[in-house]
Amino acid sequence: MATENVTYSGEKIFKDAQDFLPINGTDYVELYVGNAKQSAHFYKTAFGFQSVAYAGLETGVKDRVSYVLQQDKIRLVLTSPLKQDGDINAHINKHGDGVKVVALWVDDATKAWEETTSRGAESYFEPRVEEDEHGKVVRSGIHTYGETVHIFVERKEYNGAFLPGFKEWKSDYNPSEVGLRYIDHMVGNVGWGEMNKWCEFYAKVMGFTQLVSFDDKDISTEYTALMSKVMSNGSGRIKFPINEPAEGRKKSQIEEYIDFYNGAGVQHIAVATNNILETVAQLRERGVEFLRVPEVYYDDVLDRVGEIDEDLEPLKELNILIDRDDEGYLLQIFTKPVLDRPTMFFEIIQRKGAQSFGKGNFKALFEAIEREQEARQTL
Ligand code: TYF
Ligand code: FE
Repeated sequence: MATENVTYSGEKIFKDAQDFLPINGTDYVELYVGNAKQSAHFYKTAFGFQSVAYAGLETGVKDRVSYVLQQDKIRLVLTSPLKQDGDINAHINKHGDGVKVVALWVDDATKAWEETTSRGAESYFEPRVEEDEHGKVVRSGIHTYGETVHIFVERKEYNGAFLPGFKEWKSDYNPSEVGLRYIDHMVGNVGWGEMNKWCEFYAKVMGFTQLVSFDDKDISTEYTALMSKVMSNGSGRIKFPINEPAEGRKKSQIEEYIDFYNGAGVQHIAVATNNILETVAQLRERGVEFLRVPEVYYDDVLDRVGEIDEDLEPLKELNILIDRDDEGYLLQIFTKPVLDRPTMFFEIIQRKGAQSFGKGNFKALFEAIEREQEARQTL
C-alpha cells in the first residue's frame, strides 16, 4: 500500500511500507576499540553513560573484553581484543576505533535473517540461540557497508543485564546522565558512487524507503561536497542517512573519512535529548568538544526559522544550530571527532516537530568542518 508519508521542503515523498522486517528499535551499537576500559571511562565521564554489563576474563571469556553502557534507550558496547590476531584486531588495525555492529531489536531474529538473506544480504552469522540463567536470546547477523554489520536481536524471553555471557557491572564510579534518550539516526559514509547501491540495499534487502535526498547543489560549499539520501524503515524509528563524496574544490569531508577509516563506515550517531540546552551545557563542562559556527550565524537565524520557544542568547552561547521544516523546528549540534582519526562524531538533536535533518544548517556546518580539515592539513 503506497501512503503519502513525508513532506520535505515542498517535495512529496511516497512511502511504500514494507513489513517483512519489523524492527522495534536500535538494540545496541558496538564499537571495536583499542582500549575498551578507557573508552568506557570516557563515555561515562564525558557523555553520562551508565555501567550495565561486562564480559571478559572474569566471566570466562578469554579472547576479548566488552563493557556495556546505557543511557535511557541508548546502549553502547565497547569491545577490545585480549590476544593478537583475529577479527577485532584486524578491524582496529584497518579502521582505528569505530562502529562494528548496529544491532536491531526484532521480535523474530530467525525470520529477520531469512527475509534479508533471501533478498540478497550476505550472512554474518546464522540465527543462534544464546542462553544463560536469565533466559534466552536469539541473534543473527548480516553485512552492510564496509565491514559494518547488522545483528538482529530477539530478546522476548530474557531478563539479564545485557546478553547471555555478560554479568551485571556494578561500578563505584557513576557520573550522572546528561539527558541523552535514544538514537535518532545513524549515518553511513560510503565510497565514490556507492550511495545508490547502499540505498538500494536498504530498500530491497531490508524494506526501507527513501525519506529525503540531498545532492551536491544543496550541500556543496567551497571545499566540501557530498550527496546524501536518508533511508528509513516502515515505523520511521530507524533512519539511516547514507553519504557519498562529491567533487568539490578541495577534498570532501566524506573522502577524508574514507581515507582515514580505510573504507565505508558509520560517520555519526545522532542522539536525541528533550533539553538540548541542559545536555550540551553538561557535555561541554565534561570536556566534549563541539564544532562552532561564527557568531554571525545568529544575526539572522530567527528570520530564517521564525519563532521558537527558546531564548536565542543561550543557544548562541552554546553554539546550537536551528532549522525549520513544514512540520516544526529542530535544534542540533555536532561534536568534533571523538577518536584519534577524523572519523566518527556525535550529533545532539532535539526535535520540536521537524522530522528533517537540518538542511538549513549545512552551509554553516560544513564550513565549520572545513576549518577543522584545514587545521588537520587534510584538504
Ligand atoms: O544526518 C544528517 O544528514 C545531518 C547533516 O557530514 C550532516 O546531521 C550530513 C553530513 C555530515 C554532517 C552532518
Ligand atoms: Fe545527522
